[in-house]
Amino acid sequence: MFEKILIANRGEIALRVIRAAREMGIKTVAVHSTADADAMHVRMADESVCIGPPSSSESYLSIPSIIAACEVTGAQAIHPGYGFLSENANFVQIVEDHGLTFIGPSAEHIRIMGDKITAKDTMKALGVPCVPGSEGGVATLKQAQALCAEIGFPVIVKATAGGGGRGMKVAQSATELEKAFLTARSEAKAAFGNDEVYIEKYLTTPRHIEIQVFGDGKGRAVHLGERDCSLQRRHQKVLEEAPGPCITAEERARIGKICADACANIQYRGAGTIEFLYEKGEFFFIEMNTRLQVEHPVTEAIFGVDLVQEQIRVAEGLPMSFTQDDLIINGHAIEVRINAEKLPDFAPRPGRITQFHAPGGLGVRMDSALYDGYKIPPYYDSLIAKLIVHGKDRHSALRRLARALGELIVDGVDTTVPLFHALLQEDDIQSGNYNIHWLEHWLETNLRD
Ligand code: MV4
Repeated sequence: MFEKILIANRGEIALRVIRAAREMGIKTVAVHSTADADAMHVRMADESVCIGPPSSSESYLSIPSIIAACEVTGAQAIHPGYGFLSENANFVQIVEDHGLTFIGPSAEHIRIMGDKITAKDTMKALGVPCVPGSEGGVATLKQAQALCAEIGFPVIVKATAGGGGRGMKVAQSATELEKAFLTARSEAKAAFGNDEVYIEKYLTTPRHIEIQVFGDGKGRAVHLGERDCSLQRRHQKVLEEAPGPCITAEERARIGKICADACANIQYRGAGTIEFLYEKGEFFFIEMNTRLQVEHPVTEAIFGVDLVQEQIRVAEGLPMSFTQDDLIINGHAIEVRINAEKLPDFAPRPGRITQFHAPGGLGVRMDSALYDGYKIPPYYDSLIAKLIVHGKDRHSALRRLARALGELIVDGVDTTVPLFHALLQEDDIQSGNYNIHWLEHWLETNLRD
């Protein structure tokens, strides 16, 4: 068993990992930038190390500083949280070269899934259904035109080094293809230093459904159902729920088994998310995330598991604490992301929190590193809290969300809380009738004044 682990992250996810470790009797080391000296994760950890100035590139992304912090504190393993170094294969390699353990997948699996063409090829070969499109990359405009004549329009051109919405261009017709192809390629070259692109049929009104998977790294793997994350703005998720309001038990079992078998086959270790577009009852793979995700608590709520403790277990070579048959869905969970941002533009609003009160009661979980008097620094992500509610069914969860939002007090900065009060008034939200475009359209028609 690890005696001490280091958390290479900040904010609510650093607290999430500290809590998991403490319950397992594992000591924790926080790292922080000079801007985060007063942050809650520093207070809550057993020890802390200042690793650099405010800029992420010189602190939370500084591999030498993080390795040095392990060496001076005697931490044996590193949990990366999400973002920062969590999907950096090079970092994983360096961690392992220093005799430390990375709490996450192998460098090889991170590398495979980080290249979107390789990820898709791999998944396709494993029997995971994918969006129709090019076999691998498309090198020339001629090739692009020939392919699109075959699959039909609209199409989407994606950068292999992109993902999460970066480096994509839609073409509605043959005349638009030239521009979409050439700009996707040159933007990919500029943004990622890699101009390789691939082409897919563009699905016009899908939902974003993602399957939570978990492997022991030795060929056993399970799925923990799906999350519907269709409510997004500019590729930032706003509200997530589990189970998906439109997914049947039969669909879940079928796609879940395909995903779990794929992970077992490659001996995947730890938590992963297999992202799909879901349209007219069909699943189409788009990407795999090789990390613990922001929205993991909705899955934890309905399955009653601690995904971070499981990550730590399998990183030590222990088996998972559950089998597929143990994983039974109980009720419904919804998460809302509370950001320090001002509507309607979602402009970041760092600053001092003058009053903070977290909601509580049955079925309410608040993951946040806020406290009274805390000053939100301007250097990092604007997520300040995740409110997760759990109820016996979707309707109860929505009622509980409204109740919990009413109890929440965050004074001193603008937040996205008013958005959630407004969304809860919408029939489409109450009925679960939304797709990946619903929120952008709603914001356009309701928050524009
Ligand atoms: C697509 C698509 C439609 N058709 N691929 C955006 C993020 C990246 N993970 C993949 N994305 C999309 N890929 C095909 N073939 C539409 C999107 C997309 C989207 C996907 C999920 C959630 C929100 C979205 C918003 C706009 C576009």
